[in-house]
Amino acid sequence: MSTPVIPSPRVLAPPTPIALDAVELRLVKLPLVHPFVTSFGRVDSRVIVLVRFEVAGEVGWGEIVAMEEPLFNYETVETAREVIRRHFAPELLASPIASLDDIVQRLARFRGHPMARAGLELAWLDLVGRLRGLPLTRLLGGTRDRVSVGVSLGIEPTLDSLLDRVERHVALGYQRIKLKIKPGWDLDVVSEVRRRHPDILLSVDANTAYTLADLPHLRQLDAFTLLMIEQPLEHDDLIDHAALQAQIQTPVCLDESITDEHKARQAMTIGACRMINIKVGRVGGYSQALPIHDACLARDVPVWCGGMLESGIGRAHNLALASLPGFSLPGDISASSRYFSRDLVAPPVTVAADGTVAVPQGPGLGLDVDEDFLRSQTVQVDRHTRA
Ligand code: NPG
Repeated sequence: MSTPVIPSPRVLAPPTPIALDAVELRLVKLPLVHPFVTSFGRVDSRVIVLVRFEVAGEVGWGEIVAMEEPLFNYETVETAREVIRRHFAPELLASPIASLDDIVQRLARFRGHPMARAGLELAWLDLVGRLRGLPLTRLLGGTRDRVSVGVSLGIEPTLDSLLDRVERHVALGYQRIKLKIKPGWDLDVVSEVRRRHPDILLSVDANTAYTLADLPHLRQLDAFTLLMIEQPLEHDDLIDHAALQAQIQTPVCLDESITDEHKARQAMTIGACRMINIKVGRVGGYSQALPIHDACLARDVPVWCGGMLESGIGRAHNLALASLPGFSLPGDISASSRYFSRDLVAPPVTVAADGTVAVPQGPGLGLDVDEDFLRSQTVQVDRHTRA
């Protein structure tokens, strides 16, 4: 009989309710060291909205993972700033906040905007950690001090340049290579990478580029012993994914389709996937990411931590989340140097030769925000204060 995992109690509240002095949004632009191309578009610079909660003598940092254009989901950096300015920030500034659940309740009457919500929940938890002197991993009930990581490699202009990038990242120790695919950049590419690296953990991510009519084509991926195929079909679909999963051997993993705990449960119930990518930003914050993790753990569905080209601030949150017991597969949490020539945190995130990253152990994020560098990369600041 296996021993049940009893998550340690989570600490999502400060010792006493906190009246925020300010909710600040900082729009930051960080050039990527290498363009990132997926089936839906190309990113050369990451434009990020950082959230900074301020109370007397302490701050809390969060990151909003929305992109400039509504390509991954309907949110954008501008919709996130606007919904926080007009609706979310006034609710949070109105009276002292008691807990994460208190934030959820205050925003419950509003629909949607999970990435904007998540930025606020992240800032809240960093603040709680700093006030309590505890690292995020302890607040969340993490059980590991190092997490296994992989790398996600975008579509390249040529197969040779992709093969070169695969080679380099395997040599760096990454435990899993994920290839972005789309019609016209799939079977031949995967076949050649698999031929050169017969033993690596290899997965593919289609970012919704196919339909069920592509079943005969997708079934050919079964020949390459892939760890998973991620989000092959429509972003808001579960039914077709269930039909696909029933007819291919490769495990289907869902990303875009899992927008909250309810969807995660439905997907598992109807067999729409055998794995789930948890992105705290995509699902609306810790208030959803934690129950999704717990539901998957209870059903033995492996999860892993996805990435959205976050700065070190968002990545520190991802590292804490990935330290939870259900995260049994390597996450998309790569070294700072894989994304940026300089990160917003010090020290930068590094990947050891065994393909693991240390979970920060200092209070809150556990990494120092490099405020001078951050200021130099800041495009705009919106500051919301108590009336
Ligand atoms: O290492 O953070 C990372 C990138 C992981 O592939 C990755 N992210 O579809 O999951 C995705 C993709 C993505 C990145 C999507 C940026 C949207 C924006």
